[in-house]
Amino acid sequence: MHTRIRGILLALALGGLATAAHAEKRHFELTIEEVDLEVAPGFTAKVWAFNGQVPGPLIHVVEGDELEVVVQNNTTMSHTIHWHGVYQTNSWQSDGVPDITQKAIEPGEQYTYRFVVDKPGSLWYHCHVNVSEHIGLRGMWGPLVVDPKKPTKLEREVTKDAIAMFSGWSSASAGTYGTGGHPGEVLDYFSINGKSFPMNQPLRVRKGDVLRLRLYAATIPVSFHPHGHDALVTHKDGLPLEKPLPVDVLAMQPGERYDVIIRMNNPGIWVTHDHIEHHTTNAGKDHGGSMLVIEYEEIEKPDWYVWKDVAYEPDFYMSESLKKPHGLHEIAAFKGFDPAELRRRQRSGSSASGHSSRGGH
Ligand SMILES: [Cu+2]
Repeated sequence: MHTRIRGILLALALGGLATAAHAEKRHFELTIEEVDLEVAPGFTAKVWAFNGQVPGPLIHVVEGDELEVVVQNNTTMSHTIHWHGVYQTNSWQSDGVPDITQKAIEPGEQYTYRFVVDKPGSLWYHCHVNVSEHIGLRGMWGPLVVDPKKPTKLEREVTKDAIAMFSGWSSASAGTYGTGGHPGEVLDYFSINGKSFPMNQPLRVRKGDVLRLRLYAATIPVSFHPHGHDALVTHKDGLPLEKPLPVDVLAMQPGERYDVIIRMNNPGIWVTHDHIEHHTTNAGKDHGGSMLVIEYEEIEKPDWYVWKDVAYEPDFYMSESLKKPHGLHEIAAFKGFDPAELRRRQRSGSSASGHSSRGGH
């Protein structure tokens, strides 16, 4: 082949490779739905749920990707989406703040957000209308995980990736849209990924796993304490720390995210819990709230173990979805219920979630 033509072909091939490694254009669709979410045994909240679920779907993309997200509001009140952590360079109109960057999306209407995910890490998205109610009490948040172009050495060791989003609830206003979110309001339920213990799930690991937990203090302060292990804080709000910090308690304020790496080197059944003590209760009753149990698969579960016969849901901490190809992933375990359906089930005496064995209650 003529040298010059070969040179041109080579340049084209390399150009193609470079493009493939660069930005993907990704189109996603989100709806906002009014559903009832069973948070704790005997406690259900009315939520505005992205694609009918709390947390909202996992959006998992790569640094530099160009996103187009069409948001359809199927609820009775207005909303927006703020993409928390995204710099919105030259796209401030997609920052999601009502009356400042856009008009709120009215019931029945839609809005299209277009932006480049120019910051990597554990980001998230949430409504920005009347946040004390919409985020604080109605579940309007979900994870936006942006894989960095250049992962750190520690990140490349991870064998199990998981997401835990912490939030609080108020039973006084849970039943009526448009109420609650006022200063001094008492939060009496606390959850991880929208469920209070024992309705949440164990996080199952094997000895030797390198677990990355992406911790999101979505709506409440958290004082996170894993038993039996240190947690190595590697990232804060998406960005890697120059010097990772080993801790056994990690304090987080609302909105903050920390990635921690836990080396699973101590087989057992361990709790990790919130050291803000009343957060591990359901309406004041222990054990409940934001307790997370880490189970080593090799440990036999004693007969009296609270979750001896739990119907295991492997995607509850989004570990399965995080392994899927990049995209938007809905998670069945997070779906709420049509209120009429919920009333029907309650009348017939069956669990609203249809999987009561999960909670062991
Ligand atoms: Cu909203």
